[in-house]
This record gives sequence, structure tokens and C-alpha cells, in this order.
Amino acid sequence: MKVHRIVLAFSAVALSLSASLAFAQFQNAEKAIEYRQSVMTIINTHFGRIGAVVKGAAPYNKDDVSKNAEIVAMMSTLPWQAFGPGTEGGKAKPEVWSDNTKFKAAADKMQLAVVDLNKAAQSGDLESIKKAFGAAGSTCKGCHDDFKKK
Ligand code: ASC
Repeated sequence: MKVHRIVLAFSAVALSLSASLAFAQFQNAEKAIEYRQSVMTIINTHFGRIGAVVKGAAPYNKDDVSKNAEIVAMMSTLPWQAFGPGTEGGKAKPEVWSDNTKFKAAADKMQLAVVDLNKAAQSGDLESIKKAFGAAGSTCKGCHDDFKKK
């Protein structure tokens, strides 16, 4: 009985490990680059729609901003798995891989900032949306300055 349980526990761990490895696997570097750039394009589109409201170029509508912020928050979790070893290229600077700890920290910072933005968006308070938008934008810019080619 005990042994069975241990075997079961081990297979569960092995399964989830192989599942997460498979999740991070791309057929080749081109596929990984295409994936991360596509995700960034979607993030840019929806972040930009919030930006238009923040800058006063579009009227504030709570539902629209909430949906855009939700999409940004969800999408923000996706690009990083596509910067794995052997996927150098695209617009990524070599520092993504040579200074990977710093890159990961920048990625984490961005994800936390867009969670804040999402919270502000759901609250419906335009002033906190503006603040959170600015803070999130700085994390985008900071990471791009260090890790994205012009
Ligand atoms: C975007 C985008 C960025 C950031 C940055 C905010 O939509 O592509 O790099 O926002 O411009 O300062």
C-alpha cells in the first residue's frame, strides 16, 4: 500500500514535470521567436488601448479598460517560456541569455505591475488606473532598454 502511494506520487511529479517541459518546448528557435513576438504584439495592442484612455485620446469606459487589462495580465505570463536556451534571435539582445537573472527579474516586475494595473482597472478608479498604467509602462520600457534591440 505504502509503496503504491510512493510510486503514484513519483509518477505525478514526473508527469507534471514532463508536462511543464513539453509546455516550454518549441519546434525550433524561429517558432519560439514567432510566439514571443506574437504575444508581445497582443500585449502592445491591449496596453495601447488603455494608454489611449489614460492620455485622454479615447473616452473612459470601465468595461473596456477592465477587459484590456485582464488580457494584458493574462498574456504577461506567456512570453518568458519562449526565451529558452537556443532561442537567441529576433529583436532580443544577447543579454537575455548572458544576464538571464536580470532578465527574469525584469519579467517578474512587469508581471507584478500589470496585475496592479488589472486591479486598478477592475476598481474603476481612473486616477489609480493612470498611476498603474504609468508604472507598468516603465517596466516595459526598462526591460526593452536593456534587452531589446532598437
Ligand atoms: C507599449 C510598448 C512598450 C511600452 C512602453 C511604455 O505598448 O510596446 O514598449 O508600452 O512604450 O513606456
